Amino acid sequence: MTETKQKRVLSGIQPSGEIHLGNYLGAVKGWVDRQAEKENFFCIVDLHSLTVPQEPEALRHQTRSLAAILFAAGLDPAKSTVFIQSHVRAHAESCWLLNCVTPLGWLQRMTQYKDKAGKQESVLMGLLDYPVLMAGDILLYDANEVPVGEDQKQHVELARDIGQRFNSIYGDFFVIPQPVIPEVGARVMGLDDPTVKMSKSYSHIRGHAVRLLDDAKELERSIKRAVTDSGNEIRFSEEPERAGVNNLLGIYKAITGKSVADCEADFSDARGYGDLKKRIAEVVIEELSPIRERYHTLMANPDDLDELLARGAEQARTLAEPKVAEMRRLMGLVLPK
Ligand code: ATP
Ligand code: LTN
Repeated sequence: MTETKQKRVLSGIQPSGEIHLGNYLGAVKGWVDRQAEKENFFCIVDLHSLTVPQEPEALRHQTRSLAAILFAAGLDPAKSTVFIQSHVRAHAESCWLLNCVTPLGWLQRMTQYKDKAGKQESVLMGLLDYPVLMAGDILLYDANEVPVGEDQKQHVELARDIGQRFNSIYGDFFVIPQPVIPEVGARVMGLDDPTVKMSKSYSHIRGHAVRLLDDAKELERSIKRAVTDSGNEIRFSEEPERAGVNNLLGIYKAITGKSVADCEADFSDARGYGDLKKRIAEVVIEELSPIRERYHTLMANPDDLDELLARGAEQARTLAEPKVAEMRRLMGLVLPK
């Protein structure tokens, strides 16, 4: 029997801010749905969260809370290694080593850096270095695929460039990864402003995000408040003024997995946008309620959660530690006896 080697998948999610429907549909749902076909590593990237100021206790709580959400959403420890980035020291170390092959100009060109830096008075060094830490996350595991939302494509491409640069200097060492962007849900827009992506950084703003842990009432309220246009036609559209309705239909499509035509047909008898929002709220509530319930059970058993995370980190270390040791050797460092 010939066995084809399973593709290795790695992705990451930041524990800062409240996880929202964009994170779920653009990333987490795809991780869960495809975990049986691949060898999977999912990393809660707490070191990335430190690139903007955090309140220490809040960050600690959100990190464990995000872990519970990932398990509640269906990541199965038997199929997916879920771990906290800072539990595996090789991530911080590989960042330093890769910093020493990465030209500054590559980082200064990143659109996320320019966006975030432009909004801050004082920019931390870590924010500029963010994509190098992310490249280390990916390259340490020789990941073939990196499933992310559209906004992270440029960072995965940079990880490829950094990996190729390392390989060209030190020999063929890293697997060069591919970004995997979902066909639907890759870019869920803010409910308050459908021209900007739904973002954790704004999830505290009323009416912006559909927060994953909100109860049914709150979910319904957020969706009912979503900005639409003054028309009443329910169809997918690229026209900027129809972005609100397009976003709601996109959410429906990503959750139900139906085709464009079937989604539009489902609303052919709807009486205006009020009706559209009511039905979108129903599918969102149906999708998220079981996740919320499992989340509360997991959070009520903190020792079990910590145990799962300890096992995840241990599994991750078995790959990451030898890899970083080999990086050191290739780069000319003396390995300790
Ligand atoms: P930020 O506040 O920095 O924008 P974020 O909401 O992008 O945070 P991350 O932890 O950086 O959250 O992203 C986790 C995953 O969710 C990534 O794969 C990212 O591409 C995806 N993602 C984030 N926002 C959206 C969105 N609006 N639509 C689809 N996918 C998204
Ligand atoms: N920058 C990513 C989070 C992230 C990541 C990764 C994603 C950190 N390391 C490695 C994929 C692979 C984001 O979602 N904002």
